[in-house]
Amino acid sequence: MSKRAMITGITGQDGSYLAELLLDEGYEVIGVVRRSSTVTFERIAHIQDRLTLVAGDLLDEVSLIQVLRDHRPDEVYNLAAQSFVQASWSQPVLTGETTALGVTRILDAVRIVDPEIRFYQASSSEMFGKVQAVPQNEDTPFYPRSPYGVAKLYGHWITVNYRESYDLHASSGILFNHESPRRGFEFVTRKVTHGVARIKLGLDVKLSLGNLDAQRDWGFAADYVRAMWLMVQQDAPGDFVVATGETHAVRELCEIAFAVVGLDYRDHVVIDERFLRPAEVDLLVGDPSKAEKVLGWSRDVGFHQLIEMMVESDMDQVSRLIG
Ligand code: NDP
Ligand code: GDR
Repeated sequence: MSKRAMITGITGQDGSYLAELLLDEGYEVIGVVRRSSTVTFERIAHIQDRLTLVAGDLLDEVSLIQVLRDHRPDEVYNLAAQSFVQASWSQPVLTGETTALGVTRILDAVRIVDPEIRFYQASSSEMFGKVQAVPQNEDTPFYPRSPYGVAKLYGHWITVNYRESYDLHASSGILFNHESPRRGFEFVTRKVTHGVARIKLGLDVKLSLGNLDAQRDWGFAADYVRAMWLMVQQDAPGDFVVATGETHAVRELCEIAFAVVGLDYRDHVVIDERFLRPAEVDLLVGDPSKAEKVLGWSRDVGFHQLIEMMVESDMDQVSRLIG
């Protein structure tokens, strides 16, 4: 009999890649989607007829209990969140409700409906924030620097706590930034690659950005969802850092992305203070040794290849738009 997995956040970047992977692995996939006035299924449109989509919201525990009771999954992947760091300063309470307390709601629903369900929590390198060691691994102390980072830290610890309190098979993946052609437009990689395409195709001249000196460890989303699945397949649950082990500045991202289409970023990028953050995370670089050793995980796509892939995809997309 095929296994059944439930994904919250299936309409997001990672949800769409994870759904593809699980379908390929022969799973029946249930996607939890929240009610909105317009449909947000763009990223899963190509597989929608193979998914079961059900209504639920991380703000509403009863809805989560209900979908678990109705569909009785073997595995639950909690990817839903208010995931944009910058927005977490303007909506700190909503971010806490969804990204922090939302984790307790779904964990509690799992505990109530069936504590045998295996659980994955989407934790984040933003929990390291003002880093206390370089590179960061599972033992590095946390120091979050945004309401989002603080909320994710709560989500991480409540996952550990439910594992220890109720013996749940609950794992936390501490994932560093991962990107793809399906990345949301407000995140810096996609903002840059989409901006490059619009400039190259004559729709824009300038691209406004914030801190070009910030450094991130950027990988490819399709590689990272494989690590999520592997965590859930282990006999014992645990916490795992997933990263490339390389770091690059936003400036370098710009340099590479503009160069893909033969442009110089210095002719187009302007600094706009609106995109600076009240508290910045200056440098992130992860040490994925544990994931490599225990899960047998490794990444296929490197930084250059990722940025090229995203620029090429945005060139296609913007070209189609202008006909
Ligand atoms: P996205 O922002 O692309 O997707 C977020 C998803 O959460 C969307 O499907 C969204 O639905 C859903 N969602 C938001 N609020 C609620 C709610 N109240 N109830 C139910 N669903 C909700 O994020 P990513 O795919 O990039 O990331 C997936 C997860 O991994 C997130 O938790 C993120 O914080 C975390 N993470 C991401 C990293 C990255 O680099 N991408 C790195 C580390 C952690 P809708 O479509 O309706 O808005
Ligand atoms: P991040 O991703 O905050 O790391 O969170 P983002 O792409 O938003 O920022 C990365 C770095 O780029 C700098 N930056 C800009 N960022 C944006 N968005 N827009 C700009 O114009 C800009 N200019 C410079 C930022 O200051 C920052 O230093 C992502 C999210 O996916 C989280 O959900 C996830 O948990 C972490 O990655 C790991």
